[in-house]
Amino acid sequence: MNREGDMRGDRDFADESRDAVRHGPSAVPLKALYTASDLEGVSHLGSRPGEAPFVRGPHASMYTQKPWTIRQYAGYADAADSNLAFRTALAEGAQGLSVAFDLPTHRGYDSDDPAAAADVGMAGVAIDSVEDMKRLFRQIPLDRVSVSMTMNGAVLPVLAAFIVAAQESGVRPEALTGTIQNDILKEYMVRNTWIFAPEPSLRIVADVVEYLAERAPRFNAMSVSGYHFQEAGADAVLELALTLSNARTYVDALVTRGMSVERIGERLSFFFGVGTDFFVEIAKLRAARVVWAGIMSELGARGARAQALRMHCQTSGWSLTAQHPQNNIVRTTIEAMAAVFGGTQSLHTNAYDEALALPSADASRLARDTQLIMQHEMGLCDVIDPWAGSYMMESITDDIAGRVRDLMTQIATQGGVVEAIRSGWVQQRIHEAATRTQARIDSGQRVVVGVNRFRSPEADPPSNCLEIDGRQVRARQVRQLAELKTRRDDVLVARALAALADGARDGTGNLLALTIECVRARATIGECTRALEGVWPRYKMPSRFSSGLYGEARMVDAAWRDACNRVSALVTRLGRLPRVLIAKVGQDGHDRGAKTVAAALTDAGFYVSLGALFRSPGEVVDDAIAAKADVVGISSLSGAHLDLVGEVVRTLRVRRPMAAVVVGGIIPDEHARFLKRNGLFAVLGPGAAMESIVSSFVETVELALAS
Ligand code: 3CP
Repeated sequence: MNREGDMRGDRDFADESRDAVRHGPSAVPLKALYTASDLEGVSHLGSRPGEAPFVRGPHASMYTQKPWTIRQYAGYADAADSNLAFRTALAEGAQGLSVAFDLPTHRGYDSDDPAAAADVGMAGVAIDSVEDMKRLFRQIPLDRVSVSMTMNGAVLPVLAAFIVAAQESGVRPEALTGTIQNDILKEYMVRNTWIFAPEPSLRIVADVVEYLAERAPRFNAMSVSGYHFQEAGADAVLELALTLSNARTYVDALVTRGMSVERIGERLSFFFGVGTDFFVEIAKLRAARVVWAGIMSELGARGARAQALRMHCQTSGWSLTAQHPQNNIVRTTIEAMAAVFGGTQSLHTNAYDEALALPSADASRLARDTQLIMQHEMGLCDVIDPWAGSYMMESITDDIAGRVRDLMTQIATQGGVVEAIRSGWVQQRIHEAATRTQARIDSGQRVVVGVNRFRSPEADPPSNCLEIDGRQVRARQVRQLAELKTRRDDVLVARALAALADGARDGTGNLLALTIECVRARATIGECTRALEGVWPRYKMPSRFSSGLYGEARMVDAAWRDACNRVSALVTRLGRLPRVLIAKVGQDGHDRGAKTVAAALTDAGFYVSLGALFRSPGEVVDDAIAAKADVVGISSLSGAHLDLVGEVVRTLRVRRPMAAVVVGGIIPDEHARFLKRNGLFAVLGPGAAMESIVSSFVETVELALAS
């Protein structure tokens, strides 16, 4: 074709395809071509950075004056190990800290509590008391280094321990900078580290905000989080609508208690996930600021500080693959660019080996250096909001903002987020989105390089992942707890704990102030939680999943139909449906995978029971017996599989020997071999398509029947 012909072809394409709508991986439709006409009616155009509605960023100068904070989420084993890691990171270029606590700490259990045993120090650092907190921050100047703490369920004792540890090292609360996540609503929706029911938990949230506003005014009292929605399966619009609805609920509750909306807004911050849908993710962060500024303005906030949404971002953990882990370096870098183009204030980049195990030191360094390279070598900080004015970017920013407002209205008309949690609407919507995404990946409609396409037979060299000796960490914690209890004044502790319980029961006093007195007297995290449990019993929430969706999405897919035929043949042989229990064990509340597998197995023809969260190995076996399970499928993402899955296998062998156990999740190869030598039937690695999971379950039942 000649040059003229080429050009005519280009013009034809532009004319014919400019309005063709394509559906990308998110819920926001993208067009192949955007033009000036797409900017008609976009009301946020023309605003400047640092000005309402802050689409171009919360600060006028943005990164030209101060780049985003490199803040890597970290913590493992005990306080001394994590302290060393923090100090090394700060020496090597980290600019703030972000503490990952272990699951027992999240759920308010001390390390010597039998409910916590296997999880101590595995997915974060174990903190039992103020003494641990002091060890965690030894030689770190808390008046200069800002510290973020991802803590929600046990926010009272953990934040109290931080405040007391700082005071005892000479730093007054007024000088503290940092952030406490303190966002309990999303825990009921996705992350599941709640301890008490929503209503008392909302009181805790509000007491924390009030206390910090009064005593530690430089500390961000909340980090309202969308990240976990995205990780659980929500698309960009659902992530924003839920996050901003939750934030609105907190603001309303605080206003009702008499706090000024101005003061609340000044120390409210946000946290979003940044996934692989590059353009949409940038637009999402810009749209978040536009929608939030509108809400705060409606509520009466006038100052820029109260209207401007400030955020931390984390690259998507879910987008990481166990296959060809080096590919994750590329995914993470591009996601990090989206966060920066979106104007984040603080950023965590994931380590490339995180789909395999806890990150190695090398992988963590590379993740942090990715940000240092972005800040120092690439010129990304030189221009403010570089996507401004792009037909595409401004148009989809506006589109997302509109869709988010509509969805927020839908949530409000159902009675708000607390009601939507209680009815299960939120959990259901996210689960359904996750199930659809899984079906798109398994059918190849959504490409994951190295997983469902472009697979290479060459295996990557094994990564040198971090191994935690949980038993040793626990033994150390138990010894330190025993020492703490011999040195303290028990009468003082009992009095402080009684006052905390009274404050909870009577609705009097600030619960954080009361907890600070408990912690100062050397009450432990577990003891403070138990004092509150006397008033507000531990909450229980049913686990639910939706059948039908996955199967429907793959109805015409030969690979899926083959897998279903295998189940049908098994049904014929058994004369009944094969029965599966999908279980979570220990304190790991990440249930996206468990629910999706439960949904797909049901659609394939299994009879599936989904167990409750936080079961002990013995309780999982009880559930397996009650369900008359042929197979128990355990999902484990917390690193505690060796103890927990091992115990389920041993106990089941005695109490229901005909049932086989399979496990899915993040299980290093060596651990898989060890567990299999000890009776585990199979390990289903991350990234397995549902048809192969279904086939594994069929084979497991067949082999178990034959043996
Ligand atoms: C910044 N500043 C500026 C400018 N940029 N001033 C003028 N011009 C500028 N261009 C000022 C700010 O106003 C602020 O001062 C100070 O510099 C610090 O900047 P910042 O933007 O507030 O940055 P930072 O302290 O890092 O705080 C970022 C936010 C904070 C606000 C987002 O909440 C935060 O650090 N969040 C992190 C949350 C986190 O780590 N979460 C981890 C979740 P003033 O303070 O005086 O205003 S990990 C969960 C993982 C998954 C799981 O759950 O398991």
